[in-house]
Amino acid sequence: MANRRDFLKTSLLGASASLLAWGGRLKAAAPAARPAAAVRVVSTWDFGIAANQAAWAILGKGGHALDAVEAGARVPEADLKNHSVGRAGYPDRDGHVTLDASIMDHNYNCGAVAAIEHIAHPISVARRVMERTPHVLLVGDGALQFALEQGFKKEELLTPESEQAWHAWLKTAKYQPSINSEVRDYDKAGRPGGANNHDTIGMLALDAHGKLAGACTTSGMAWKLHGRVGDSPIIGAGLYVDGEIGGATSTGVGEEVIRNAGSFLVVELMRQGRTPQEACKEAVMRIVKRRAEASKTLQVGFLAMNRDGEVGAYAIQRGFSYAVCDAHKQDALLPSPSVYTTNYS
Ligand code: SD4
Repeated sequence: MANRRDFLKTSLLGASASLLAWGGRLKAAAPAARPAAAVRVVSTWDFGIAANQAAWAILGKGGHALDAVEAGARVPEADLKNHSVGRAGYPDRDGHVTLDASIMDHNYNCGAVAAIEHIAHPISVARRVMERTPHVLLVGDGALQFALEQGFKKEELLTPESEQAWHAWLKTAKYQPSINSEVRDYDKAGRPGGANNHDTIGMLALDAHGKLAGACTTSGMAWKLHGRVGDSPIIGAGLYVDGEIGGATSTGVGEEVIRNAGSFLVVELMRQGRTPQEACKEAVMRIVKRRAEASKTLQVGFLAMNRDGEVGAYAIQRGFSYAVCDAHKQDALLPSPSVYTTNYS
């Protein structure tokens, strides 16, 4: 009997050990811890360097990707010299500064705000939408009301400099929305982009826990129609993250990105085995093929990172750049390959 009892005990222990092992295998489907070398954050454009560094202050200490991208995105949102993101963003045709932002984690949790006014950090409101509501996207007055209920401060975001630029535009008021991503040349140091390098910021981070997150924030096209919403707050267009595959984000003419569900497309192409750069290139080429003539003068750029921390980018026009930050180097800025390599202007 004793033997049978021992056998039963051993079998039960064995069974629970296999259950644990099975549970362990189930858990293994979730992102596994990454080697420190793969912990990384990437961002669009040159102002991504400062954003990455704020994100790295969190990531480098073993913090979470979601916290890192939120902290990073807040940097250009607060930058008064940046007229395409957050405070000091150029207004719409009627003089309103309206902001779009989205955030997404490794597990399909996401939140966004669109056409929100008077709130300096829409990325943080997007995170509250994700974490404190059953919704994904709040827009306009409703987004502002939610932000105020959450304790965000109502502020004037139109700076005298942006107002002056708007008044200058009003003199002709030609309705030709600027994409804030004109073809840019290389500066004297050979770095892509120049002093005027302003655009949407899209960020992707991979943390030491193997988790991915992304954020995207913008004031959209300068002088746009009041109420116009671009790709940045649309999950799947301006931003998409799949914790088991990778993430993607975009910049440029949002309408073109929305038509292709651009960031979702990039992630799906990575799922099918493309590298981040191949995936970005294919997503760009679909726009170019569809818009053969127009693509010569419009800009769209994609930036992607897979769950191994491999990074890639591609744009229609030359001049798109992206910042990469990891344990090796915190201020790298790389030129994106592009379809067209000569300036059209
Ligand atoms: C938008 N993609 O609103 C954003 C903004 C942008 O150059 O990137 N503008 O369409």
